[in-house]
Amino acid sequence: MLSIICFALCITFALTTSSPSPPIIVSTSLGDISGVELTSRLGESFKAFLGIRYAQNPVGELRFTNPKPVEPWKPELFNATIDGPRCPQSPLNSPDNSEDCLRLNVYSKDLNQNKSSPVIVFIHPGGFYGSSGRIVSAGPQLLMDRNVVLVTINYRLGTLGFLATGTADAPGNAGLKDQVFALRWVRDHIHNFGGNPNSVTLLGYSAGSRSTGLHMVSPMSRGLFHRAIAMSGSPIQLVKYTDDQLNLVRKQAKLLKCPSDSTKDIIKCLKEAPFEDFVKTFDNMFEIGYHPMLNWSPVIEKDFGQERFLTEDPLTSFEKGNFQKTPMIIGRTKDEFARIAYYNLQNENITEQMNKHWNEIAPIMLNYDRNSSASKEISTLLRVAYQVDNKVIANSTPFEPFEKLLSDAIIGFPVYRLVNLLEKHIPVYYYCFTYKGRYSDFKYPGDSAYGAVHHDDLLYLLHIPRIAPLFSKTDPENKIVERITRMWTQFAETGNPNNSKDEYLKNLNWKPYNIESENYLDIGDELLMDEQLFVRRLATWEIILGEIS
Ligand SMILES: *[C@@H]1O[C@H](CO)[C@@H](O)[C@H](O)[C@H]1NC(C)=O
Ligand SMILES: *[C@@H]1O[C@H](CO)[C@@H](O)[C@H](O)[C@H]1NC(C)=O
Ligand SMILES: *[C@@H]1O[C@H](CO)[C@@H](O)[C@H](O)[C@H]1NC(C)=O
Ligand SMILES: *[C@@H]1O[C@H](CO)[C@@H](O)[C@H](O)[C@H]1NC(C)=O
Ligand SMILES: CC(=O)N[C@H]1CO[C@H](CO)[C@@H](O)[C@@H]1O
Repeated sequence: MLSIICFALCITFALTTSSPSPPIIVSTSLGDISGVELTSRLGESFKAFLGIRYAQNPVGELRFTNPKPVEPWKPELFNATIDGPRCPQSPLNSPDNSEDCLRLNVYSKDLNQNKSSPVIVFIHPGGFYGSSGRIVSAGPQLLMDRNVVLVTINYRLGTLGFLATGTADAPGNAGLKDQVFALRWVRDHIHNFGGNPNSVTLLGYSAGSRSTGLHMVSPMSRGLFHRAIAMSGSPIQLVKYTDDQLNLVRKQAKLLKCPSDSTKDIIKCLKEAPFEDFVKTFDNMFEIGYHPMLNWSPVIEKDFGQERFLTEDPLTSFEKGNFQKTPMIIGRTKDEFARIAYYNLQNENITEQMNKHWNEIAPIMLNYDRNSSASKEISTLLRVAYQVDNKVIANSTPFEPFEKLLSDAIIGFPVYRLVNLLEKHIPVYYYCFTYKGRYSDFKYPGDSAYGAVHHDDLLYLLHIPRIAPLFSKTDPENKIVERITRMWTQFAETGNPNNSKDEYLKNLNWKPYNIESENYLDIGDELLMDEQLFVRRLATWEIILGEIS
Protein backbone atom coordinates (compact mmCIF):
# COMPACT_ATOMS: atom_id res chain seq x y z
CA MET A 1 0.00 0.00 0.00
CA LEU A 2 2.70 2.40 1.06
CA SER A 3 4.70 1.61 -2.03
CA ILE A 4 1.68 2.30 -4.24
CA ILE A 5 1.28 5.74 -2.69
CA CYS A 6 4.95 6.41 -3.11
CA PHE A 7 4.74 5.16 -6.67
CA ALA A 8 1.98 7.64 -7.48
CA LEU A 9 3.70 10.48 -5.66
CA CYS A 10 7.04 9.79 -7.28
CA ILE A 11 5.53 9.78 -10.75
CA THR A 12 3.87 13.13 -10.07
CA PHE A 13 7.11 14.48 -8.65
CA ALA A 14 9.12 13.28 -11.66
CA LEU A 15 6.66 14.82 -14.08
CA THR A 16 6.54 18.18 -12.36
CA THR A 17 10.31 18.48 -12.06
CA SER A 18 11.19 17.36 -15.56
CA SER A 19 8.56 18.92 -17.84
CA PRO A 20 9.08 22.67 -18.25
CA SER A 21 12.89 22.83 -18.04
CA PRO A 22 14.04 26.00 -19.82
CA PRO A 23 16.50 25.57 -22.69
CA ILE A 24 20.13 25.97 -21.67
CA ILE A 25 21.81 28.38 -24.02
CA VAL A 26 25.32 29.80 -23.97
CA SER A 27 26.34 32.63 -26.27
CA THR A 28 29.79 32.66 -27.86
CA SER A 29 31.39 34.84 -30.52
CA LEU A 30 30.74 32.00 -32.99
CA GLY A 31 27.04 31.77 -32.17
CA ASP A 32 24.70 30.37 -29.53
CA ILE A 33 24.96 26.78 -28.29
CA SER A 34 22.17 24.81 -26.64
CA GLY A 35 22.96 22.17 -24.04
CA VAL A 36 21.31 19.78 -21.60
CA GLU A 37 21.22 19.27 -17.87
CA LEU A 38 22.74 16.08 -16.44
CA THR A 39 23.43 14.72 -12.96
CA SER A 40 26.81 13.99 -11.39
CA ARG A 41 27.76 10.76 -9.63
CA LEU A 42 26.68 12.12 -6.24
CA GLY A 43 23.60 13.91 -7.53
CA GLU A 44 24.68 17.45 -8.40
CA SER A 45 23.22 18.95 -11.51
CA PHE A 46 25.51 20.22 -14.26
CA LYS A 47 25.25 21.43 -17.86
CA ALA A 48 26.53 19.45 -20.82
CA PHE A 49 27.27 20.77 -24.32
CA LEU A 50 27.88 17.84 -26.61
CA GLY A 51 29.54 17.54 -29.99
CA ILE A 52 30.46 21.22 -30.45
CA ARG A 53 32.32 21.62 -33.76
CA TYR A 54 35.71 23.29 -33.15
CA ALA A 55 37.22 22.92 -36.64
CA GLN A 56 35.96 22.48 -40.17
CA ASN A 57 34.93 19.05 -41.40
CA PRO A 58 38.34 17.72 -42.60
CA VAL A 59 37.19 16.25 -45.90
CA GLY A 60 38.17 16.69 -49.54
CA GLU A 61 41.20 18.93 -49.86
CA LEU A 62 41.36 19.26 -46.04
CA ARG A 63 42.02 15.55 -45.55
CA PHE A 64 45.54 14.88 -44.15
CA THR A 65 46.26 18.62 -43.83
CA ASN A 66 46.29 21.09 -40.95
CA PRO A 67 42.80 21.71 -39.55
CA LYS A 68 40.92 24.92 -40.40
CA PRO A 69 39.09 26.98 -37.76
CA VAL A 70 35.34 26.48 -37.60
CA GLU A 71 33.18 29.14 -39.31
CA PRO A 72 30.74 31.05 -37.06
CA TRP A 73 27.18 29.70 -37.22
CA LYS A 74 25.39 32.84 -36.03
CA PRO A 75 22.54 33.56 -36.12
CA GLU A 76 21.74 29.84 -36.15
CA LEU A 77 21.69 27.92 -32.86
CA PHE A 78 24.21 25.06 -32.52
CA ASN A 79 22.33 22.09 -31.10
CA ALA A 80 24.71 20.51 -28.57
CA THR A 81 22.09 18.42 -26.79
CA ILE A 82 23.09 15.10 -28.36
CA ASP A 83 26.62 13.77 -28.80
CA GLY A 84 28.45 14.20 -32.09
CA PRO A 85 30.19 11.52 -34.15
CA ARG A 86 33.49 9.85 -33.34
CA CYS A 87 36.41 9.91 -35.77
CA PRO A 88 36.37 6.94 -38.17
CA GLN A 89 37.64 3.77 -36.50
CA SER A 90 37.01 0.06 -36.23
CA PRO A 91 34.36 -1.41 -36.13
CA LEU A 92 33.30 -0.29 -39.57
CA ASN A 93 29.53 -0.61 -39.32
CA SER A 94 29.08 1.84 -36.44
CA PRO A 95 26.66 4.69 -37.25
CA ASP A 96 28.82 6.92 -35.03
CA ASN A 97 31.78 6.99 -37.45
CA SER A 98 32.06 10.22 -39.44
CA GLU A 99 34.88 12.43 -40.64
CA ASP A 100 32.93 15.44 -39.35
CA CYS A 101 34.28 14.48 -35.94
CA LEU A 102 36.33 17.50 -34.87
CA ARG A 103 34.06 18.06 -31.89
CA LEU A 104 34.43 18.68 -28.20
CA ASN A 105 32.17 18.37 -25.17
CA VAL A 106 31.97 20.93 -22.37
CA TYR A 107 30.69 20.09 -18.88
CA SER A 108 30.16 22.82 -16.31
CA LYS A 109 28.28 23.20 -13.03
CA ASP A 110 28.13 26.96 -13.13
CA LEU A 111 27.90 28.94 -16.35
CA ASN A 112 28.42 32.26 -14.57
CA GLN A 113 31.30 33.93 -16.41
CA ASN A 114 32.56 35.42 -13.13
CA LYS A 115 33.00 31.92 -11.73
CA SER A 116 36.19 31.20 -13.69
CA SER A 117 36.70 27.59 -12.56
CA PRO A 118 39.85 25.64 -13.46
CA VAL A 119 39.52 23.85 -16.78
CA ILE A 120 40.57 20.24 -17.42
CA VAL A 121 40.92 19.12 -21.04
CA PHE A 122 40.83 15.34 -21.45
CA ILE A 123 42.81 13.85 -24.36
CA HIS A 124 41.56 10.32 -24.89
CA PRO A 125 43.54 7.08 -25.20
CA GLY A 126 43.32 4.59 -28.07
CA GLY A 127 46.80 4.36 -29.62
CA PHE A 128 46.07 7.22 -32.08
CA TYR A 129 43.63 4.88 -33.84
CA GLY A 130 40.61 4.37 -31.56
CA SER A 131 38.19 5.74 -28.92
CA SER A 132 36.86 9.28 -28.55
CA GLY A 133 35.98 12.05 -26.11
CA ARG A 134 32.26 11.30 -26.42
CA ILE A 135 30.18 10.83 -23.31
CA VAL A 136 29.96 7.04 -23.84
CA SER A 137 33.76 6.73 -23.66
CA ALA A 138 34.63 9.53 -21.23
CA GLY A 139 31.67 10.24 -18.95
CA PRO A 140 32.00 13.42 -16.84
CA GLN A 141 29.83 12.28 -13.90
CA LEU A 142 32.77 11.70 -11.50
CA LEU A 143 34.69 14.93 -12.09
CA MET A 144 31.46 16.95 -12.01
CA ASP A 145 31.35 16.47 -8.25
CA ARG A 146 34.42 18.72 -8.14
CA ASN A 147 34.84 22.39 -8.93
CA VAL A 148 36.10 22.18 -12.53
CA VAL A 149 34.96 22.73 -16.07
CA LEU A 150 35.70 19.58 -18.06
CA VAL A 151 36.33 19.53 -21.81
CA THR A 152 36.72 16.26 -23.70
CA ILE A 153 37.93 16.32 -27.29
CA ASN A 154 38.04 14.21 -30.44
CA TYR A 155 40.92 14.27 -32.91
CA ARG A 156 41.56 12.52 -36.23
CA LEU A 157 42.81 8.94 -35.92
CA GLY A 158 44.77 6.33 -37.84
CA THR A 159 45.77 7.12 -41.41
CA LEU A 160 43.24 9.98 -41.57
CA GLY A 161 44.95 11.61 -38.60
CA PHE A 162 48.58 10.68 -39.00
CA LEU A 163 49.43 10.08 -42.66
CA ALA A 164 52.89 11.59 -43.12
CA THR A 165 54.48 11.72 -46.55
CA GLY A 166 57.07 14.33 -45.62
CA THR A 167 55.60 16.61 -48.31
CA ALA A 168 53.27 19.62 -48.18
CA ASP A 169 50.24 17.45 -49.09
CA ALA A 170 50.44 15.43 -45.90
CA PRO A 171 53.07 16.89 -43.57
CA GLY A 172 51.83 14.71 -40.67
CA ASN A 173 50.58 15.25 -37.10
CA ALA A 174 47.08 16.26 -38.29
CA GLY A 175 45.47 14.57 -35.26
CA LEU A 176 47.76 16.46 -32.87
CA LYS A 177 47.06 19.76 -34.61
CA ASP A 178 43.36 19.01 -34.15
CA GLN A 179 44.08 18.84 -30.42
CA VAL A 180 45.81 22.23 -30.64
CA PHE A 181 42.75 23.69 -32.37
CA ALA A 182 40.56 22.33 -29.59
CA LEU A 183 42.87 24.03 -27.07
CA ARG A 184 42.61 27.31 -29.00
CA TRP A 185 38.84 26.96 -28.90
CA VAL A 186 39.09 26.52 -25.13
CA ARG A 187 41.29 29.63 -24.84
CA ASP A 188 38.82 31.72 -26.86
CA HIS A 189 35.45 30.45 -25.63
CA ILE A 190 35.63 28.61 -22.31
CA HIS A 191 34.94 31.77 -20.26
CA ASN A 192 31.40 31.63 -21.66
CA PHE A 193 30.95 28.34 -19.79
CA GLY A 194 32.35 29.53 -16.45
CA GLY A 195 35.87 28.25 -17.20
CA ASN A 196 39.13 30.11 -16.62
CA PRO A 197 41.19 30.24 -19.84
CA ASN A 198 44.25 31.05 -17.72
CA SER A 199 43.97 27.78 -15.77
CA VAL A 200 43.93 24.95 -18.27
CA THR A 201 45.15 21.48 -17.31
CA LEU A 202 45.83 18.85 -19.95
CA LEU A 203 44.75 15.39 -18.79
CA GLY A 204 45.98 12.75 -21.21
CA TYR A 205 45.70 8.98 -21.01
CA SER A 206 47.94 6.61 -23.02
CA ALA A 207 48.06 8.07 -26.56
CA GLY A 208 46.53 11.16 -24.94
CA SER A 209 49.34 11.11 -22.37
CA ARG A 210 51.90 10.85 -25.16
CA SER A 211 50.11 13.83 -26.75
CA THR A 212 50.30 15.77 -23.47
CA GLY A 213 54.10 15.35 -23.45
CA LEU A 214 54.21 16.45 -27.09
CA HIS A 215 52.20 19.61 -26.36
CA MET A 216 54.90 20.52 -23.83
CA VAL A 217 57.46 20.72 -26.66
CA SER A 218 55.24 21.79 -29.57
CA PRO A 219 55.61 25.42 -30.69
CA MET A 220 51.92 25.33 -31.64
CA SER A 221 50.81 24.59 -28.08
CA ARG A 222 52.81 27.26 -26.26
CA GLY A 223 50.69 29.23 -23.81
CA LEU A 224 47.58 27.10 -24.34
CA PHE A 225 47.80 25.21 -21.04
CA HIS A 226 49.19 25.69 -17.55
CA ARG A 227 49.52 22.23 -16.04
CA ALA A 228 49.89 18.73 -17.38
CA ILE A 229 48.72 15.30 -16.21
CA ALA A 230 50.20 12.42 -18.17
CA MET A 231 48.74 9.02 -17.33
CA SER A 232 50.43 5.94 -18.79
CA GLY A 233 52.18 7.38 -21.82
CA SER A 234 55.22 9.45 -22.78
CA PRO A 235 56.63 10.84 -26.04
CA ILE A 236 60.17 9.65 -25.21
CA GLN A 237 61.09 6.52 -27.15
CA LEU A 238 64.15 4.53 -28.16
CA VAL A 239 63.52 4.86 -31.92
CA LYS A 240 64.27 8.25 -33.35
CA TYR A 241 61.38 10.34 -34.66
CA THR A 242 61.51 10.63 -38.48
CA ASP A 243 60.03 13.24 -40.80
CA ASP A 244 57.76 10.85 -42.65
CA GLN A 245 56.17 7.40 -42.37
CA LEU A 246 56.50 6.49 -46.03
CA ASN A 247 56.47 2.74 -45.42
CA LEU A 248 53.08 3.05 -43.73
CA VAL A 249 51.87 5.40 -46.49
CA ARG A 250 52.79 2.86 -49.17
CA LYS A 251 51.20 0.05 -47.21
CA GLN A 252 47.93 2.01 -46.96
CA ALA A 253 48.10 2.92 -50.65
CA LYS A 254 48.54 -0.71 -51.63
CA LEU A 255 45.65 -1.83 -49.41
CA LEU A 256 43.37 0.73 -51.09
CA LYS A 257 44.68 -0.25 -54.55
CA CYS A 258 46.13 3.20 -55.06
CA PRO A 259 49.29 3.81 -57.08
CA SER A 260 52.20 3.50 -54.67
CA ASP A 261 55.18 5.15 -56.32
CA SER A 262 54.79 8.94 -56.48
CA THR A 263 53.50 10.62 -53.32
CA LYS A 264 51.42 13.04 -55.43
CA ASP A 265 49.50 10.13 -56.96
CA ILE A 266 49.18 8.36 -53.62
CA ILE A 267 47.73 11.44 -51.94
CA LYS A 268 45.34 12.16 -54.80
CA CYS A 269 44.00 8.60 -54.62
CA LEU A 270 43.86 8.49 -50.80
CA LYS A 271 41.99 11.80 -50.73
CA GLU A 272 39.29 10.37 -52.97
CA ALA A 273 38.80 7.10 -51.08
CA PRO A 274 35.73 6.89 -48.81
CA PHE A 275 36.67 6.89 -45.12
CA GLU A 276 35.15 3.42 -44.79
CA ASP A 277 38.02 2.03 -46.89
CA PHE A 278 40.54 3.16 -44.28
CA VAL A 279 38.54 1.50 -41.53
CA LYS A 280 38.13 -1.69 -43.58
CA THR A 281 41.89 -2.05 -44.03
CA PHE A 282 42.72 -1.11 -40.44
CA ASP A 283 43.63 -4.65 -39.28
CA ASN A 284 46.04 -5.07 -42.17
CA MET A 285 47.97 -1.92 -41.35
CA PHE A 286 49.68 -3.76 -38.47
CA GLU A 287 52.58 -6.18 -38.77
CA ILE A 288 51.78 -8.82 -36.18
CA GLY A 289 48.56 -8.86 -34.14
CA TYR A 290 47.97 -5.20 -33.27
CA HIS A 291 51.68 -4.41 -33.19
CA PRO A 292 53.41 -2.05 -33.40
CA MET A 293 51.09 -0.54 -30.79
CA LEU A 294 52.38 2.91 -31.76
CA ASN A 295 51.89 2.23 -35.47
CA TRP A 296 50.87 5.78 -36.44
CA SER A 297 53.54 8.07 -35.16
CA PRO A 298 54.03 11.80 -34.78
CA VAL A 299 56.76 13.10 -37.12
CA ILE A 300 59.19 16.01 -37.16
CA GLU A 301 57.78 18.29 -39.84
CA LYS A 302 59.79 19.86 -42.60
CA ASP A 303 58.91 23.46 -43.32
CA PHE A 304 56.52 23.86 -46.25
CA GLY A 305 55.12 27.10 -44.90
CA GLN A 306 52.55 25.22 -42.79
CA GLU A 307 52.19 25.64 -39.05
CA ARG A 308 54.40 22.89 -37.66
CA PHE A 309 53.52 20.82 -34.62
CA LEU A 310 56.96 19.25 -34.09
CA THR A 311 60.17 20.88 -35.26
CA GLU A 312 62.72 18.68 -33.47
CA ASP A 313 62.92 15.36 -31.67
CA PRO A 314 61.04 15.70 -28.33
CA LEU A 315 64.01 14.13 -26.55
CA THR A 316 66.24 16.98 -27.77
CA SER A 317 63.68 19.58 -26.65
CA PHE A 318 63.42 18.07 -23.17
CA GLU A 319 67.20 17.69 -22.87
CA LYS A 320 67.78 21.31 -23.90
CA GLY A 321 65.03 22.57 -21.60
CA ASN A 322 63.21 23.84 -24.69
CA PHE A 323 59.65 23.09 -23.55
CA GLN A 324 56.72 24.66 -21.75
CA LYS A 325 57.58 24.41 -18.07
CA THR A 326 54.36 23.60 -16.25
CA PRO A 327 53.95 21.48 -13.11
CA MET A 328 53.21 17.88 -13.98
CA ILE A 329 51.63 14.70 -12.63
CA ILE A 330 52.87 11.62 -14.43
CA GLY A 331 52.74 7.89 -13.78
CA ARG A 332 51.72 4.41 -14.78
CA THR A 333 49.67 1.46 -13.59
CA LYS A 334 51.32 -1.55 -11.99
CA ASP A 335 50.31 -4.17 -14.57
CA GLU A 336 49.74 -2.02 -17.70
CA PHE A 337 49.59 -4.54 -20.55
CA ALA A 338 48.60 -7.77 -18.76
CA ARG A 339 45.57 -8.10 -21.01
CA ILE A 340 47.53 -7.62 -24.22
CA ALA A 341 50.33 -9.95 -23.07
CA TYR A 342 47.79 -12.62 -22.17
CA TYR A 343 45.91 -12.45 -25.49
CA ASN A 344 49.13 -12.37 -27.50
CA LEU A 345 50.28 -15.58 -25.84
CA GLN A 346 46.85 -17.14 -26.48
CA ASN A 347 47.30 -16.55 -30.21
CA GLU A 348 49.20 -19.42 -31.83
CA ASN A 349 50.22 -17.40 -34.87
CA ILE A 350 51.84 -14.81 -32.68
CA THR A 351 53.59 -17.26 -30.36
CA GLU A 352 54.86 -19.21 -33.35
CA GLN A 353 56.44 -16.10 -34.81
CA MET A 354 57.82 -15.05 -31.44
CA ASN A 355 59.44 -18.48 -31.08
CA LYS A 356 60.85 -18.58 -34.59
CA HIS A 357 61.83 -14.96 -35.11
CA TRP A 358 62.22 -13.34 -31.69
CA ASN A 359 64.98 -10.99 -32.85
CA GLU A 360 62.77 -9.61 -35.63
CA ILE A 361 59.45 -9.60 -33.76
CA ALA A 362 60.70 -8.11 -30.48
CA PRO A 363 61.64 -4.68 -31.92
CA ILE A 364 58.21 -4.46 -33.58
CA MET A 365 56.43 -5.24 -30.31
CA LEU A 366 58.77 -3.30 -28.04
CA ASN A 367 59.52 -0.29 -30.24
CA TYR A 368 63.25 -0.08 -30.87
CA ASP A 369 65.37 -0.03 -34.03
CA ARG A 370 65.12 -3.07 -36.23
CA ASN A 371 67.57 -5.16 -38.14
CA SER A 372 70.81 -3.72 -36.82
CA SER A 373 73.44 -5.66 -34.91
CA ALA A 374 72.56 -3.60 -31.82
CA SER A 375 68.92 -4.51 -32.29
CA LYS A 376 69.68 -8.24 -32.19
CA GLU A 377 71.69 -7.85 -29.01
CA ILE A 378 68.90 -5.84 -27.42
CA SER A 379 66.34 -8.52 -28.25
CA THR A 380 68.48 -11.18 -26.60
CA LEU A 381 69.29 -9.02 -23.60
CA LEU A 382 65.62 -8.23 -22.95
CA ARG A 383 64.53 -11.82 -23.27
CA VAL A 384 67.06 -12.90 -20.69
CA ALA A 385 66.53 -9.95 -18.36
CA TYR A 386 62.75 -10.35 -18.24
CA GLN A 387 62.98 -14.15 -18.24
CA VAL A 388 60.62 -14.48 -21.15
CA ASP A 389 61.01 -18.21 -21.68
CA ASN A 390 63.82 -18.60 -24.15
CA LYS A 391 62.86 -21.96 -25.57
CA VAL A 392 59.14 -21.94 -26.08
CA ILE A 393 56.47 -19.29 -25.79
CA ALA A 394 53.03 -20.86 -25.76
CA ASN A 395 49.62 -20.21 -24.36
CA SER A 396 50.56 -22.24 -21.31
CA THR A 397 53.51 -19.94 -20.56
CA PRO A 398 52.86 -17.56 -17.66
CA PHE A 399 52.16 -14.18 -19.22
CA GLU A 400 53.58 -12.03 -16.40
CA PRO A 401 57.19 -11.84 -17.65
CA PHE A 402 56.01 -10.80 -21.10
CA GLU A 403 53.56 -8.34 -19.53
CA LYS A 404 56.39 -6.65 -17.63
CA LEU A 405 58.51 -6.45 -20.77
CA LEU A 406 55.72 -5.03 -22.92
CA SER A 407 54.61 -2.58 -20.21
CA ASP A 408 58.11 -1.26 -19.51
CA ALA A 409 58.96 -0.98 -23.21
CA ILE A 410 55.90 0.99 -24.27
CA ILE A 411 55.07 2.86 -21.05
CA GLY A 412 57.23 2.27 -17.97
CA PHE A 413 60.64 3.21 -19.30
CA PRO A 414 59.45 6.10 -21.52
CA VAL A 415 57.61 7.55 -18.51
CA TYR A 416 60.60 7.01 -16.18
CA ARG A 417 62.97 8.68 -18.64
CA LEU A 418 60.69 11.69 -18.97
CA VAL A 419 60.38 12.00 -15.19
CA ASN A 420 64.16 12.01 -14.86
CA LEU A 421 64.60 14.57 -17.63
CA LEU A 422 61.98 16.94 -16.22
CA GLU A 423 62.86 16.73 -12.54
CA LYS A 424 65.42 19.54 -12.63
CA HIS A 425 63.10 21.94 -14.47
CA ILE A 426 59.61 21.52 -13.01
CA PRO A 427 57.79 19.90 -10.07
CA VAL A 428 56.98 16.37 -11.27
CA TYR A 429 54.56 14.36 -9.17
CA TYR A 430 55.32 10.72 -10.04
CA TYR A 431 52.91 7.89 -9.20
CA CYS A 432 52.23 4.20 -9.64
CA PHE A 433 48.59 3.11 -9.60
CA THR A 434 48.25 -0.24 -7.78
CA TYR A 435 44.62 -0.18 -6.57
CA LYS A 436 42.72 -3.35 -7.34
CA GLY A 437 38.99 -2.76 -7.50
CA ARG A 438 36.08 -4.94 -8.54
CA TYR A 439 36.28 -3.77 -12.15
CA SER A 440 39.16 -3.96 -14.58
CA ASP A 441 39.82 -3.78 -18.30
CA PHE A 442 41.25 -7.30 -17.90
CA LYS A 443 39.16 -10.13 -16.47
CA TYR A 444 41.47 -12.90 -15.29
CA PRO A 445 41.25 -15.59 -14.16
CA GLY A 446 37.74 -16.31 -15.35
CA ASP A 447 35.46 -13.40 -14.61
CA SER A 448 37.43 -11.73 -11.84
CA ALA A 449 39.05 -8.33 -12.18
CA TYR A 450 42.79 -8.64 -12.69
CA GLY A 451 43.39 -5.09 -11.56
CA ALA A 452 45.74 -2.20 -12.11
CA VAL A 453 46.04 -2.69 -15.87
CA HIS A 454 45.98 -0.02 -18.58
CA HIS A 455 42.77 2.09 -18.24
CA ASP A 456 41.92 0.84 -14.72
CA ASP A 457 42.87 4.11 -13.01
CA LEU A 458 40.75 6.05 -15.48
CA LEU A 459 37.66 4.28 -14.07
CA TYR A 460 37.92 6.52 -11.00
CA LEU A 461 38.12 9.78 -12.97
CA LEU A 462 35.67 9.21 -15.81
CA HIS A 463 32.60 7.06 -16.23
CA ILE A 464 33.43 4.30 -18.72
CA PRO A 465 30.27 2.18 -18.91
CA ARG A 466 32.06 -0.41 -21.09
CA ILE A 467 34.08 -1.41 -18.02
CA ALA A 468 32.40 -0.20 -14.82
CA PRO A 469 29.09 1.13 -13.47
CA LEU A 470 28.70 4.59 -11.94
CA PHE A 471 29.97 4.07 -8.38
CA SER A 472 27.66 5.10 -5.56
CA LYS A 473 28.65 6.66 -2.26
CA THR A 474 28.37 3.31 -0.50
CA ASP A 475 30.45 1.35 -3.03
CA PRO A 476 33.95 0.31 -1.92
CA GLU A 477 35.34 2.30 -4.86
CA ASN A 478 33.92 5.54 -3.46
CA LYS A 479 37.10 6.31 -1.52
CA ILE A 480 39.46 5.95 -4.49
CA VAL A 481 37.13 8.06 -6.67
CA GLU A 482 37.11 10.80 -4.03
CA ARG A 483 40.87 10.65 -3.65
CA ILE A 484 41.87 10.68 -7.30
CA THR A 485 39.34 13.28 -8.40
CA ARG A 486 40.40 15.50 -5.48
CA MET A 487 44.16 15.14 -6.07
CA TRP A 488 43.76 15.79 -9.79
CA THR A 489 41.48 18.81 -9.39
CA GLN A 490 43.52 20.25 -6.52
CA PHE A 491 46.52 20.03 -8.88
CA ALA A 492 44.50 21.62 -11.69
CA GLU A 493 43.68 24.52 -9.40
CA THR A 494 47.04 25.09 -7.67
CA GLY A 495 49.72 23.03 -9.43
CA ASN A 496 50.11 20.94 -6.25
CA PRO A 497 47.96 17.84 -5.56
CA ASN A 498 48.35 18.10 -1.77
CA ASN A 499 45.63 19.57 0.36
CA SER A 500 45.84 18.80 4.06
CA LYS A 501 42.52 20.57 4.66
CA ASP A 502 40.64 18.06 2.51
CA GLU A 503 39.18 15.20 4.54
CA TYR A 504 40.15 12.66 1.86
CA LEU A 505 43.70 13.99 1.39
CA LYS A 506 44.68 14.99 4.90
CA ASN A 507 47.42 12.35 5.18
CA LEU A 508 48.77 12.98 1.69
CA ASN A 509 52.28 14.36 1.51
CA TRP A 510 53.16 13.85 -2.16
CA LYS A 511 56.57 15.40 -2.73
CA PRO A 512 57.78 16.20 -6.23
CA TYR A 513 60.12 13.57 -7.69
CA ASN A 514 63.74 13.89 -6.76
CA ILE A 515 66.41 12.06 -8.76
CA GLU A 516 68.33 10.97 -5.64
CA SER A 517 65.49 9.35 -3.72
CA GLU A 518 63.38 8.43 -6.79
CA ASN A 519 60.26 8.99 -4.71
CA TYR A 520 56.76 8.32 -6.00
CA LEU A 521 53.21 7.98 -4.72
CA ASP A 522 51.72 4.50 -4.58
CA ILE A 523 48.01 4.95 -5.30
CA GLY A 524 46.47 1.83 -3.78
CA ASP A 525 44.15 1.17 -0.86
CA GLU A 526 46.09 3.98 0.78
CA LEU A 527 48.14 6.85 -0.60
CA LEU A 528 51.72 6.02 0.37
CA MET A 529 55.06 7.50 -0.59
CA ASP A 530 57.63 4.95 -1.72
CA GLU A 531 60.94 4.96 -3.59
CA GLN A 532 62.61 3.38 -6.62
CA LEU A 533 59.66 2.13 -8.61
CA PHE A 534 60.68 -0.98 -10.61
CA VAL A 535 64.22 0.40 -10.88
CA ARG A 536 65.85 -3.03 -11.18
CA ARG A 537 63.72 -3.83 -14.21
CA LEU A 538 64.28 -0.41 -15.70
CA ALA A 539 68.06 -0.70 -15.27
CA THR A 540 68.11 -3.08 -18.25
CA TRP A 541 66.79 -0.26 -20.41
CA GLU A 542 69.47 2.09 -19.09
CA ILE A 543 72.07 -0.42 -20.28
CA ILE A 544 70.41 -0.54 -23.70
CA LEU A 545 70.36 3.25 -23.88
CA GLY A 546 74.07 3.33 -23.13
CA GLU A 547 74.72 0.85 -25.93
CA ILE A 548 72.77 2.59 -28.67
CA SER A 549 73.67 6.19 -27.95
C1 LIG B 1 18.42 19.17 -30.91
O1 LIG B 1 18.37 17.94 -31.59
C2 LIG B 1 17.57 16.95 -30.95
C3 LIG B 1 17.74 15.65 -31.69
O2 LIG B 1 17.67 15.83 -33.07
C4 LIG B 1 16.13 17.43 -30.93
O3 LIG B 1 15.33 16.49 -30.26
C5 LIG B 1 16.07 18.76 -30.18
O4 LIG B 1 14.77 19.28 -30.24
C6 LIG B 1 17.03 19.77 -30.77
N1 LIG B 1 17.09 20.92 -29.89
C7 LIG B 1 17.10 22.19 -30.35
C8 LIG B 1 17.17 23.25 -29.30
O5 LIG B 1 17.03 22.45 -31.53
C1 LIG C 1 29.97 39.53 -13.02
O1 LIG C 1 30.83 40.55 -12.59
C2 LIG C 1 30.47 41.82 -13.10
C3 LIG C 1 31.56 42.81 -12.71
O2 LIG C 1 31.95 42.64 -11.38
C4 LIG C 1 29.10 42.21 -12.59
O3 LIG C 1 28.71 43.45 -13.10
C5 LIG C 1 28.10 41.15 -13.04
O4 LIG C 1 26.84 41.39 -12.49
C6 LIG C 1 28.55 39.76 -12.61
N1 LIG C 1 27.68 38.76 -13.23
C7 LIG C 1 27.08 37.82 -12.56
C8 LIG C 1 26.18 36.92 -13.34
O5 LIG C 1 27.26 37.63 -11.36
C1 LIG D 1 46.43 -17.86 -37.81
O1 LIG D 1 46.70 -17.66 -39.16
C2 LIG D 1 45.85 -18.38 -40.03
C3 LIG D 1 46.35 -18.21 -41.45
O2 LIG D 1 46.65 -16.86 -41.73
C4 LIG D 1 44.42 -17.91 -39.86
O3 LIG D 1 43.54 -18.64 -40.69
C5 LIG D 1 44.02 -18.12 -38.40
O4 LIG D 1 42.74 -17.56 -38.17
C6 LIG D 1 45.01 -17.43 -37.47
N1 LIG D 1 44.73 -17.77 -36.09
C7 LIG D 1 44.59 -16.84 -35.15
C8 LIG D 1 44.33 -17.36 -33.77
O5 LIG D 1 44.68 -15.63 -35.37
C1 LIG E 1 68.26 -6.51 -42.71
O1 LIG E 1 69.56 -6.06 -43.02
C2 LIG E 1 70.22 -6.84 -43.99
C3 LIG E 1 71.68 -6.37 -44.09
O2 LIG E 1 71.76 -4.96 -44.02
C4 LIG E 1 69.46 -6.73 -45.31
O3 LIG E 1 70.07 -7.50 -46.31
C5 LIG E 1 68.02 -7.23 -45.08
O4 LIG E 1 67.24 -7.05 -46.24
C6 LIG E 1 67.37 -6.47 -43.94
N1 LIG E 1 66.08 -7.08 -43.62
C7 LIG E 1 64.98 -6.37 -43.47
C8 LIG E 1 63.77 -7.15 -43.11
O5 LIG E 1 64.95 -5.16 -43.59
C1 LIG F 1 55.03 17.90 -0.44
C2 LIG F 1 53.97 18.94 -0.35
O1 LIG F 1 53.82 19.76 -1.24
N1 LIG F 1 53.20 18.89 0.71
C3 LIG F 1 52.14 19.83 0.88
C4 LIG F 1 50.82 19.13 1.06
O2 LIG F 1 49.81 20.09 1.25
C5 LIG F 1 50.00 21.05 2.28
C6 LIG F 1 48.95 22.11 2.15
O3 LIG F 1 47.71 21.59 1.99
C7 LIG F 1 51.34 21.72 2.22
O4 LIG F 1 51.55 22.48 3.38
C8 LIG F 1 52.43 20.72 2.05
O5 LIG F 1 53.66 21.38 1.85
